[in-house]
Amino acid sequence: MITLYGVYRSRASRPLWVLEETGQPFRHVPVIQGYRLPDATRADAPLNTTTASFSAINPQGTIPVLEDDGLVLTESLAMTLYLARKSAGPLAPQDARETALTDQWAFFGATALESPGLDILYTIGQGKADTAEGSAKIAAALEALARPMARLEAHLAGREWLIAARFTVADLMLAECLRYAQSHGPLMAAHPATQAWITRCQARPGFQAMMAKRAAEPA
Ligand SMILES: N[C@@H](CCC(=O)N[C@@H](CS)C(=O)NCC(=O)O)C(=O)O
Repeated sequence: MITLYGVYRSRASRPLWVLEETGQPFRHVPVIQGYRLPDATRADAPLNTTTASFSAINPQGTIPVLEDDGLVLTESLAMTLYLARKSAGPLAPQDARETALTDQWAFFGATALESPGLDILYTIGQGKADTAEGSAKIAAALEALARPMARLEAHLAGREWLIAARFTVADLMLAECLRYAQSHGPLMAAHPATQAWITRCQARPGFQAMMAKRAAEPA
């Protein structure tokens, strides 16, 4: 039985979206980030990333974690790929070429998009976008994103999906890595093919179902 540790309001959203797409049965353990809990309550909240019982599962103290029949994965994109491949359905790469392209876009998302995207998301989320510090942070993030976004936009122009004529786990992973930067309206408006593609990804019932469960969690 697949067990997935991690609340929906975390990178657990990635494997959880796959699980919505594939319908694989799983047990969900909603471990929350310890830093989101007030200091006074953290010690009394057993399902958080700072507890000894969770450290025994992942000494890095991060979510998500996936366990499946003795296999333990602690990187969200690796578990996302694993679940898609395990399902063996259309979400998964079907041959060596699709596998290579899927890996490429996963690494691209993790190395080129995620970190500047998080800087944008947190700065906007903390209401600091209009401060000197916040606008400098966003400007640096936009600079870091400029070439990767141009590359993605050129790739998606005239294409419906990233690597094939169908939605695959490559689209899912990249859409999730880009979701952070998506909060920057002008960035997305400047990349219309990318905007149209992420809108298609996020219109999928699997994404909508995952996000509805995410929205039902306390902020
Ligand atoms: N590269 C890891 C990052 C995991 C990560 O940083 N998770 C965050 C939540 S999205 C976390 O657990 N933070 C708690 C902490 O750092 O204490 C992955 O993609 O799984």
